[in-house]
Formats: sequence, C-alpha cells, structure tokens
Amino acid sequence: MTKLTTKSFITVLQITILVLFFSSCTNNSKQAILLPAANTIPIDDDDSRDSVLLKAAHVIPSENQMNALKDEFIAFVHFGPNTFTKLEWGNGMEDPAVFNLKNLDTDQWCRAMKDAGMKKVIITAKHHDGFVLWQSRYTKHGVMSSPFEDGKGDILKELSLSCKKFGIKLGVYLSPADLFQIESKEGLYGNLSKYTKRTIPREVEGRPLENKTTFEFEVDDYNEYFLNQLFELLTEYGPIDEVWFDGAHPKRKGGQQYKYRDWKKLITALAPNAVVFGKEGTRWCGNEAGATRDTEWNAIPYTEDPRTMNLFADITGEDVASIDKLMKGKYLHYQPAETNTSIREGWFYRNDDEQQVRNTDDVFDIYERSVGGNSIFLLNIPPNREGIFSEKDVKVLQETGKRIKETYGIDLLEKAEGPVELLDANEDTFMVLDNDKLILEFKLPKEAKINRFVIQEDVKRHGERVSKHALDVWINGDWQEVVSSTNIGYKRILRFPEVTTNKFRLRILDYRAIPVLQNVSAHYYKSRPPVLEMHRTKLGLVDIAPKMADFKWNPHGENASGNLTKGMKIVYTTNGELPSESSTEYKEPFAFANGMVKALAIMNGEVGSMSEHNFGLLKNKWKIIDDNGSVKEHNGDMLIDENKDTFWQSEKNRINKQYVTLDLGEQTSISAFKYTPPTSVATGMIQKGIIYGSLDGQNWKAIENFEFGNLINDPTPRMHKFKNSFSTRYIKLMALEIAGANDSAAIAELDFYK
Ligand code: FUL
Repeated sequence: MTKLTTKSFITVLQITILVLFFSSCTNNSKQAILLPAANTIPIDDDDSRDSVLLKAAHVIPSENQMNALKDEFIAFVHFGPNTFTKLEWGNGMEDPAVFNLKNLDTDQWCRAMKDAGMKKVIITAKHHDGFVLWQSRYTKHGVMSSPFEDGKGDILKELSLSCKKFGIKLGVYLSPADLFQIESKEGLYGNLSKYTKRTIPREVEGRPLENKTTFEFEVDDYNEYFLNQLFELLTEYGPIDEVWFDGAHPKRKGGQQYKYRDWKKLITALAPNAVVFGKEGTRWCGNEAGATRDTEWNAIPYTEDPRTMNLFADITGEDVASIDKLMKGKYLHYQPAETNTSIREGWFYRNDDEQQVRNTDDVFDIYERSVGGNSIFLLNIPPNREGIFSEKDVKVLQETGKRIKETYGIDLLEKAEGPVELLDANEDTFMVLDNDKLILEFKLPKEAKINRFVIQEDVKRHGERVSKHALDVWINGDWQEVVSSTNIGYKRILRFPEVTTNKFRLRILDYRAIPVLQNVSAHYYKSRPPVLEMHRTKLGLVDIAPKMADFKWNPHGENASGNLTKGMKIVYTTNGELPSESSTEYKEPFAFANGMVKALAIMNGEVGSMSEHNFGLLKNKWKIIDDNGSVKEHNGDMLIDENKDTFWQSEKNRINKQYVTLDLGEQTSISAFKYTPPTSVATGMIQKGIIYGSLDGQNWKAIENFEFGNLINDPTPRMHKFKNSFSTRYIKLMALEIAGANDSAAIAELDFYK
C-alpha cells in the first residue's frame, strides 16, 4: 500500500513552498494538499517512486479539460466527399461535384444528439482529403465548388446555428494531413516554401473578416493556410469548444512540419474555451473500437514538457500511467482520454444495408465503460447522403439516451444517510478521507434494487488518488463484497449483479495520496433481453445465442448472463423482415445459405435489439487451390473456415504477387464479395486488389478491381458489389496494395454472394 508516512523525499524548496501554501489553505484542504496542485508537474532527478506518486496525485485538469470531462458523452460527425464516394479515405483529387448534397437537416442531427444526452459535437470541417465544409476564403476545394446550394452552402454555419438552438457545444476537426494540398499542382503542403513572417489572417478582397485580431507568425505556406482556416473557423462559427487534430497521414510530402505552438497561440486567443485533442488537451484512447482500459489514469508521464511540445505521439498500449511508466517520465501532465469510436462500421456513411450499426446494448456498454472509466465518450454518427442521420442510428441514440436517463437520472442515495459532502449535489463540496475514514457507509430509508454504484474523486482540486476500492452490500445480516475495482478519477461506474439492500459500504483499499472524494450515487439498470450473436459452421448450420457480454460483475461465481436471460425466447426471420413474437422460434441450429438472418430476444414481454447477419454462399464444397505460399499456421484453408479469428497470411516479400485461388465446387453466379480482415494482426490488410474468374481454373478473366480504406484502424468486414454479376467456378483474389506498405496479405474470411 502506498501510504504517506514519511516525506523525506521532499526537498527544502518544496517544504518552503508547502509551508507558504498551507498558510493559505482551508482546514479541510490542509490535510489533503501536500503539494501545490497543477496541470503539469516536473519530475526531479532525485524523486523516488513515492514522491512521483505523490506528484501524480496532485496533477489536476485545466478548466477546459474539466469542462470536457463534465461533457461526458459527445458526438463526432464525419461528413464530406467520402459520404458520396463510399470511401473511408479520399485521395484529395475528388471532383468537388461528388459532394452532391441536395438536403441538409442539422437540426435533426442535434435533436438526436440531445436525445442521446450528448453535450458537444465535433465535425470534420476538413478531413484528410482537404475538402472544406465551410465557405473558406483560402481554397476553392470545398462546398463552394460543389452543387450543394449552388456552391453557396455552408455546413458549418448550419450546424453552428442548430447547436445554438439545441444547446450543444461545437468542435472542429481540421485534419493536418491534406491530400488536396499534397496532390494538386499548386498545393501548399510540403511545397518547400520559406518560413517568413506572415500576418494571420491574410486579407482577401471582398471577403472582410469581422474579427479584427491579427497575429504575426514565422511560418511557411501550408502553416499559413492552416492558421488562416483556423482563424475563420474559430471566429465565424464560434464559440468553439474543441479543436480536434488527427494524427493519421495517408501520405506526406516535402518534410512538411506543423508549427503547432503557433496554432495553439491562435486557439488560445480566439477560442479560449476550446480543449485541444491530440495535443496537450485531451488524448486518443489508443483504439477506434470502443475498447477501454480497466485502469485509466489521466496523470500521464511525458519526457518533454507538454506545455511547449510541438509533436505529440499517440499514447497506446494497456499500461499508460502506472508507477513504472511514471518513473520513466520527466513531467506529469493531466490529460483525459477520449474513447472515440463510430456507431457504424467505418467513420463515413456508406449505405444502410451492409454497413452495420452498433446496437443500443453495445453503445450503452461503451458509455458505462468509458464515462464510468475516467474518460470521455466520443461517438461518431455519420450523416447519410440525404444530409440526415439514418433512422437506425437515430433509434440507437434515442434508446441509449433513454437508458442513460432512466438509469442515471435517478439516484437511489438521494435520501440516504452518509457523508453529506458526497451525497449533496454540490460540485464544490468534497470529503478528505483520512486514515479513519477509508470505509464509508450509506444507509437508505428502505430497501432498493441496485446494480450500479458511481464514485467521483475531487479531481478538479485534488487530482486522482484512489488506486483500489471495493463495494459491499448488507445482505442477510452481513456485509458481502459485490465488486472491486482499481482507480476512480473523474468517474467510476461500478457494475454488479442486481441486489436488494438498504446499506452499502465503500472501502478504499489503496491510494497514491490521501483520497478526496467528491460524489457518490447508486442506480438501478433494468436488464433487457440480450443482444444476439449468429454464427454458421462450414457445413452450413446457423446458431443464434446471446452475445457474451464483457462485464466484470460476477464475483459470486454465478453466470450473470445466464441469470439475465432466463425465460428468454429467440425469434428469427430469413426473408429480410423484422422478426416479431409470431416469427419462427429458434430452438436449435438450422441449415442456411446466402441471405439475411434477423433475430431478436423476447423476455418478460420486452423485445430486445435486433441482430442481423448477411450470410454468403455455403462453403462446404469450397477448396483452396493455390495460395502462393502461406506463413506456417496461417494456411489458405483458414480464409474459408467460417472462423474470423483464424486467418490466412501470405509469405512476405512477394510484392504484388499475394493471391489465393479457390474452387467453389460448381459454377456459381456471383454479385458481391465480403473481405473480413484479421483483427489480431494489422499487417496484412488488403486495401487494393483485383478479382479474377475462371470456368476451368486455367483461363482467367479479370472481373473487377476493389478498394477499401482505413483498414488498420478499422478492421471491420468490407463488402464489394460487382458492377455486373458473373458466373464462375474458380476465383482468384490478388492483392495489389497492402495497407501500411506491408508485403504480406491476410484474410480472416472470404464470402461470396449470389
Ligand atoms: C483517424 C482517421 O484516419 C479516420 O478517418 C477518422 O477520422 C478517425 C477519427 O481518425 O485517424
């Protein structure tokens, strides 16, 4: 246990600071604040593990970071030419005419966000393709050259008005990577222009700016362009509450550098409330899948001072800020993680039939793990080509918001006896847990059913300190531990099987410095019919079962999922219709090939969210003829074994020659195929390739090229529809380009559709 007994490590200077500091503290804080709290604290050469932990416990959020944490659940909107070309990454050379938007309803976006309980929206003002969604003075590559409202439309303006109307904050994603500026002849990106003193904003005749602030920076052409655009976004569409800088680069050119410190000066002056993502403000959680860490500390180690750093590398991996990691740093900096993922497969809208949408259980689960795991939940909802969020997405947002409200809108501790500072709704009261207060009891006036307990530390003033805690409930005249966990930070949502009780006991088991809690509450989440999962064996038998939940709430050795689904009935359809109570009841695996299966669970009269699976042709007669050399243990059979956890991988150093040939067993008509990439390795993603067909396995005919984008970050199955169906017995898939310039191709599963 890391208790604060001796402070031999505190230097004379620190003691002097402490004495001065103590004299200005209230009684309460005196015991808890042992060092001045700050957003960034340097680590000294003579710091010990204990003193580093103590410093980490005094790292606190800036005002903007605190506000970002309090927003909790926020929206991402990816919109642009990719919405129309159905690509994840455009190449920058798209004709602006592809952005053929006829309707736009940003009120509908905001209404759905509001229903979900989201507080902010961040829009791709410019994605990697360089196309701008607002009427910029500094480029013609954007809405101004598109058919949308005859080139007069402005997505940012519309969204900013809707945000004001619905009380939603606005943020902008301005991609530093800019393929239009890289690829076009007069492009500014990496054009090797000189760094000279330039005035921002640059004046443009006939387009005066209302905000008269000017800046002088020593920059090159691209940085000037970027600053001018930031100026427009921050002054003409504000207030802007977040600026999002993406780290991905489909391509680079000319050794282009980004003068982030200058960008930051501009942001601080023009949008003082904006938190900056991807820099010192908030950080990427390290994945795009909605995965969260069990322990997410926000006191992050840096080897350079993040207040003056220009380049911020991605922070990934399971362990980001344990004491071992902190010891390697020279600075400790408060930096919350944003758990960012998409409600759909991919960041941009492609279609409503193949592109799957997460169900409410999934979104609600991520909400509880991310917001209740000391991070911010940033969920992407891509508008469709009609300029609205699709119906399916809206439904999930509404259901998620309803669950959040029903669960967390009612605090079962409202009338409880216990420490007042933790039970009141006042964000300015907190409780310092000295040694004799490490066990806290809460008593309800009468018994209640609960399965959620929420704890918040006073991070705003005291940082994050608790590293281990447990919750007990009073059952049958005794205390029983129902759940234990690690750190708390801004918020920890504890989930455990439903109990009926009138007494709780929170035990703090370990900490980095004397813990200071701010709030606790208890809640009840009404269990629902489970989400279902479908799978087909190679012989063609489909089974449907509840999706295994990743909840760690089973301390009694009982099967929570089994308990939750008692009395459940599964119904399904195979004709594309929505299943209802009268549809076929699922009792045992059934034979099925090629088509959509839709299923849902019904429990206590309540209908669960629908699951669907588009099955391709049966693979029972398929054979791999040639895989042109596989890596040991990843042979060709693995791409047709109906198991997406196993995968074929070609040998390396076969640039442009990775291919597989398969025999379908009989002549078959094909209209589409699905490529499922492996999720356990990111090295073999086939982003470009070609499909050949043959009737005899000797004479081949090229059928069509295919292309998939952003596979490394988003390794979800991708569908390619052929322009015309074709009849074939043999198929050859040849890789033409592997993502990340790798030279070994991989396929987890290959499906063909009639
Ligand atoms: C990534 C980008 O490459 C994706 O297209 C998307 O914008 C995602 C949020 O960030 O780095």
